[in-house]
Amino acid sequence: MSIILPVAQRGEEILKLKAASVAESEFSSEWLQQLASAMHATMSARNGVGIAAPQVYISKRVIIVASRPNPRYPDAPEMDAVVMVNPEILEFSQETCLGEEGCLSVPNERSQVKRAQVVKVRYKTLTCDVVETVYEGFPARIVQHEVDHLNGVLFVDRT
Ligand code: K3U
Ligand code: ZN
Repeated sequence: MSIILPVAQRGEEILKLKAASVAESEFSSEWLQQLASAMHATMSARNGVGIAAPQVYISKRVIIVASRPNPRYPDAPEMDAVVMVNPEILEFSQETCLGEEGCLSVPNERSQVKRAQVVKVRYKTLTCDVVETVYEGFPARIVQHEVDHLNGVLFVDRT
């Protein structure tokens, strides 16, 4: 059974902080696995396509990206949820695109945000394997939105 956590709301200090990197000693731990599991359950319970640890009151650099087709992005790819620990965006494409965003921490508000169309990301898995991959379109948008959360930035700060 997964735990569903409360979600921090706009205005709360936790959402304004720069989150701390996950330490070497935390990889492969029960704690990190349980955090990821609870984040996934919380995202799914709220019908989200992404979530960042500060949104569940944990100021650590962990995000989940889980693109799926939806009314705003009917052509979005369906992907298994990806847990990214200590993600870094290595490259942003020069090409940008406008797209609608929402946020579990900013209920009932959506707006158009300009983001890079393509990003190259490096992250670690829960077991500390290093992954480098490229995302385009909606998944790239989710990655940028979630990494913003790790740096204390909300999508409404970008409009
Ligand atoms: O599924 C959502 C959605 C909203 C607008 C357009 C498309 C989909 C709900 S909002 C959502 O899932 C956020 C989750 C958050 F806040 F925890 F990060 C992720 C997100 C949605 C849309 C664009 C970028 C990120
Ligand atoms: Zn958000």
